[in-house]
Amino acid sequence: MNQREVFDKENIKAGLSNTLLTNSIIPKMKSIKLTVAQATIEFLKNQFSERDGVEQPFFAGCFGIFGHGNLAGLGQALQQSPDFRYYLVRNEQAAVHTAAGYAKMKNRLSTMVCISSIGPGATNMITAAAGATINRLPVLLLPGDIFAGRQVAPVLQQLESATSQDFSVNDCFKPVSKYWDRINRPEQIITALPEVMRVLTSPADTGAVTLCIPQDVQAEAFEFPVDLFGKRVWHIPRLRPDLNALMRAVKMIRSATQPMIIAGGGVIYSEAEEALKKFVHKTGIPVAETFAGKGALPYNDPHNLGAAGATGTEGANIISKEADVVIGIGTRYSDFTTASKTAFQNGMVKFININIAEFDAYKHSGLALTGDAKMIMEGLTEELGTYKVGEAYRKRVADYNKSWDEKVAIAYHAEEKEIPSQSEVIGAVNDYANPEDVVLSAAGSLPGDLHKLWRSEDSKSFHLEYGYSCMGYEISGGLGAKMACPEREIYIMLGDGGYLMMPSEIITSLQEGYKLTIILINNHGFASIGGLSKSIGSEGFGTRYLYRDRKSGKLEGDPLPVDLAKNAESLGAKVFKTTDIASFNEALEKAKKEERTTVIYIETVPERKMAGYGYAWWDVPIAEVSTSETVRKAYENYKEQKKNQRYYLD
Ligand SMILES: Cc1ncc(C[n+]2csc(CCOP(=O)(O)OP(=O)(O)O)c2C)c(N)n1
Ligand SMILES: [Mg+2]
Repeated sequence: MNQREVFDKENIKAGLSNTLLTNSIIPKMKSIKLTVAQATIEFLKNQFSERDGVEQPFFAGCFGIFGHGNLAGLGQALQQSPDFRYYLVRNEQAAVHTAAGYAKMKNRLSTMVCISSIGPGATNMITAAAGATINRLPVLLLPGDIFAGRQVAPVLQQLESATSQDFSVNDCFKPVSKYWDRINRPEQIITALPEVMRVLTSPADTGAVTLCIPQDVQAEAFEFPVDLFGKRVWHIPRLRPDLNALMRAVKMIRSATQPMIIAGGGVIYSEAEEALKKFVHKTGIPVAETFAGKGALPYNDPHNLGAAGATGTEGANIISKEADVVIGIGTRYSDFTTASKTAFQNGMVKFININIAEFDAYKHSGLALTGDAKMIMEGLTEELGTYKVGEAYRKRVADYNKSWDEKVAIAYHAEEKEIPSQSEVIGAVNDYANPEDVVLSAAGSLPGDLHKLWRSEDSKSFHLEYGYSCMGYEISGGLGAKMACPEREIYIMLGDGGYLMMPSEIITSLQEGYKLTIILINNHGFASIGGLSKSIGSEGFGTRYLYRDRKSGKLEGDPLPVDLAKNAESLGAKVFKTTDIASFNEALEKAKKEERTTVIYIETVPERKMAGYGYAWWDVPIAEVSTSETVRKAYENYKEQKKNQRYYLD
């Protein structure tokens, strides 16, 4: 046998095709004939991430719903790859939320793939893709796409255009994706897939990545080089900052009298909690936390001021107002964090922004410390030497920490009324849950109340999707959190509005045996937006779940006869319908013993809500002219508040 024959024989034994072998005696590259879909799955299952020596598969499987646009392509490929598990979900949007919830719990080192058919299945994913990108969470979307071959156009669910045959609904993913591509020829995946991985595993660039694969291309076979399918480890870097920038930051901190830290999600994603604690304990610089950063320090650390911004604590907001140097760590400074640019009122305030993304590091004309939060905190701790804030400042912060916790205790155990308030429900869950259990929420009045009130001891115990605040994230995102951390109890807290938006993944949680504990708070409508509507003078217009009143023609009739508890039961959940805090506490005990997804239903009064504290404000524009007296009054107040807004330009 000559060399060529030996090589061919080995290839055939290994199941590889030899049709691409060239006439040269030693061929350059082995190949294997696979469909584009098969090759894509084969590639994805061989991708790993590594940070600090810990290696893990980057994709834990695939969520999806089949249709004519992916059944014969990706569907067939998944069927013949049972080691890459396929999870049937109920809604494509939910699938992407679940993947994002999973990635958040995994500190972005692992995620899931989401596949859809063409048309509505694909566009259902757009909402949650935006959520993932805004929250800087990696998710990979593989929507089916219309025939690249075009001969059969228009296919079922195809958007036609008279100006181009190159449009499909998948073009709508472009602004919400950190990388977007369409595969019109099989060999394009050879260069597209590594780009997909580069972006997904980049701590600075990550978000939703969309790879559209037309339904005909998915099923088309090609001789792919076998090297495409070798194991690849994506090393997640811990980038050190520029030394000059670090020294400038040291100088700025040393000259500060009232510095403070705004801890964002980046602290937790970088696993910089310990480094932050050391820095804070050594220097005495206090910390206020964003929604994504809550838990970066334990709630009872005397340096912890608690929630920052519009939903902030009294201490956090007073200290923010006075701070002369604000050290933002892993924060994108959303309007909730900056109280719509009114939080930082010191005329001399300067920002130091520690962020892996240059984009965030330069915000507020800050001193950009671009790099990994853990590395930078360690560097700053060392370089600052013996620097400390004054004792009086440290004591003031510790007093705020204590006095806030007294407020929390009162809110947790408000005097018993017939119908409890939301803060009592939060208190009951917090009192019952273990420190490593997770509270998870996304929209409505719960996020603000939880931000203020939840006592976090573990940095992964507070899971709020408050970048996109997407009603519907709660149950689907909770499923992802449970899949990532099955050892933790997941307490999903959501309102009736959020529940009605997407209860469907209760079924998926049962199908897969992942237990969720869902706290369903019914206040017959939108307490949050209803309250906001009142604050802008519109009296809660269109925010209650009530019958239309025949006489007035308005939505102010009797409550609708919807039974959400029965609804959850009909989907297969174990339901405890509770009426007061005592029965709610009993249900928490019983729910803990359940092995399947459980819903604890309770009604609360929408009116008794947590107030804003300190200088909390949120900019929601009010009609400049109106026929309503209450709106006109609200506008006058709004004009006053607007005067506190600042640009941070030097
Ligand atoms: C998908 C989506 N649509 C609309 C909104 C705007 N919005 C924010 S909170 C809210 C009401 C939420 O109602 P519910 O879940 O019952 O919570 P509650 O306000 O009663 O606490 C609405 C409509 C949103 N955040 N997400
Ligand atoms: Mg509600």
